[in-house]
Amino acid sequence: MRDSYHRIHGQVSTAEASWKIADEQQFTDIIYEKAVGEGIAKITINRPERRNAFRPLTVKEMIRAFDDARDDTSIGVIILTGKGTQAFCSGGDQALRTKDGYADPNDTGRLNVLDLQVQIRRLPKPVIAMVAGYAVGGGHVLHMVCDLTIAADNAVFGQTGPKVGSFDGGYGSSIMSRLIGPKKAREMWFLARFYSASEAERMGLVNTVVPLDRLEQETVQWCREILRNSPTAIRILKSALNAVDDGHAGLQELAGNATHIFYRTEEGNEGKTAYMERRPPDFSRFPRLP
Ligand code: S0N
Repeated sequence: MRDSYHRIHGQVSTAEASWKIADEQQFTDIIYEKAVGEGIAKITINRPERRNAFRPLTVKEMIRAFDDARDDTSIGVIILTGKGTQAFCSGGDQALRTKDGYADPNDTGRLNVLDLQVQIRRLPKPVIAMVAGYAVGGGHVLHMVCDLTIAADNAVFGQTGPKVGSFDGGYGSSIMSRLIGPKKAREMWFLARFYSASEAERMGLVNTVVPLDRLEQETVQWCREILRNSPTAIRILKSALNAVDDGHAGLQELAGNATHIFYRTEEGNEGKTAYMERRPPDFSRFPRLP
């Protein structure tokens, strides 16, 4: 079965990707790379000495990198990961937590990771979390808002909020409940336990678990499989899969895709052309399909 699939669709290369730094913006807290000739961008949280905890600057840089990857029409998939093998991300940097949220030195406190979560959710390209080590606290929420999660066998998942006096009652709760079910989500939040990669796979938190030394190879292979499929189909499916949960914002995203496609049709163009030519539009040649 798989063999005949490959005969028709071709094998996906298992070669290592060759990464090129895409850091025109001179990042300090992240590494931003693109795979040469591949359509894959990779954003790496680069604070391994803090288990890749994010501070406001880290989040601002991630937002800029995701914006770049969105705007770059050669990019079709984005990988989000953490530097090293000990952590994907350990959430907000607790040393910088103030009564107003997280604050960079001499700056105002904020919870800008919430903006990043929304950005990933609405980004019209798949985002894959590539997780080695701890994905905990706000780092766990980040992997959950990604479209897919590929975990190394050393990955550990959990929410720590109730232990350190915080919680994510937004996507951190609702997406989790959708992913693993309401009972298990309550367990994960109320008890604040940690779960192994294989437990996370059984719970439906991650797509697959691979040996640590094959994590990037496997993730890149998933990217390549996605990239050979229709970008428009992928774009619309992402918004469709999110639409119900995201309410009006989800419908707006989905409907925006319909508008995109409509603009490319003769029928859509007729209205604009007629306006520009100062004549009444003639939609009579377009069928009213059943
Ligand atoms: C990740 C853990 C389990 C790793 O344990 P391990 O391997 O034993 O390493 P450690 O020795 O503990 O850590 C190594 C060094 O890294 C520092 N460090 C680790 N995590 C953080 C962190 N989150 N903030 C600051 N520093 C961190 C350690 O201090 C240590 O440093 P040194 O070597 O100098 O001693 C373990 O480290 C762990 O449990 N970490 C804390 C996890 C955690 O509780 N995270 C925060 C959870 N909350 C959020 O993420 C909130 C997110 C948020 O912004 C938000 C969003 C929406 C709504 C609300 C909020 C909100 O603010 O609450």
